[in-house]
Amino acid sequence: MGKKSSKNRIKFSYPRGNFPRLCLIGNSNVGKSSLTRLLLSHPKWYKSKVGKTAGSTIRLTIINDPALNYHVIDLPGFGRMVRLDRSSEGRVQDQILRYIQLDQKNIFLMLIVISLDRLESELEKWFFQNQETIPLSIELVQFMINLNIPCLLVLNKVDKLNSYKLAIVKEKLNTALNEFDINVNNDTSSSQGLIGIIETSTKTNKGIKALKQIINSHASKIDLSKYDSRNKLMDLPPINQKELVRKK
Ligand SMILES: Nc1nc2c(ncn2[C@@H]2O[C@H](COP(=O)(O)OP(=O)(O)OP(=O)(O)O)[C@@H](O)[C@H]2O)c(=O)[nH]1
Ligand SMILES: [Mg+2]
Repeated sequence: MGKKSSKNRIKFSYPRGNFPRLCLIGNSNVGKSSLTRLLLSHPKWYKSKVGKTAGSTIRLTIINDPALNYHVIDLPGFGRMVRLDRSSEGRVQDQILRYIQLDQKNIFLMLIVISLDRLESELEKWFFQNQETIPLSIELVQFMINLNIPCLLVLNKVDKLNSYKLAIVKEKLNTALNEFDINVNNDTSSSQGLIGIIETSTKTNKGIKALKQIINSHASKIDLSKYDSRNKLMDLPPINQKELVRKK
């Protein structure tokens, strides 16, 4: 597929109607789709979405798992997307943020996924350069806090670090969070702000059970009577960007 032709092919569809949604966001290649799989009742359904290169997921993917009382939204990654040219990349990123703003009331929990093997260099860039580049993870946390969407930092690929290195990276992360006045609310059942930080690996399954427990504790508080019925939503196609613009 030529890079130019891919530009015209992206259609960013938003989910329609009001239904509780769990979202995964973060840089490209950090393991969002891999984690999404493990959160579903049948992980095999979603196997093909995991990619070896950055930018595997170029569309917002709505997963309607009948075993869950919410949709799971696997978002494309920020950063380099090998299947798209630079301007399309930027457009996808704007659309991701726009989606979150539009669907803010339905998103009961946002998982901000970070790859532990890349976090240190991301933070170091900020520490040692001019501190002008806000680390993406920090920016995303701030974005969610401003929109009142509870978020959880998921430090994925923990299998790639030894415990010594892990301690160093976590220390740096805490320093950065402090520096930006971001409070970690260590009560993961809280529905406000950054509710916690969790380490996971989709390779060893470390932390996956704990992650599911946190999600379940939030999902169990959802009052479905306040939302559209799943059946009604099934009849509706997703809305695409053009339609939204027309509606305004
Ligand atoms: N070592 C290790 N590799 C992982 C882990 N989770 C995911 N990966 C690998 O990381 C690569 C990217 O995984 P994806 O799940 O496609 O990442 P993504 O965040 O959805 O990527 P985009 O869709 O491109 O934004 C794949 O090769 C995965 O096998 C993990 O916990 N540990
Ligand atoms: Mg993906």
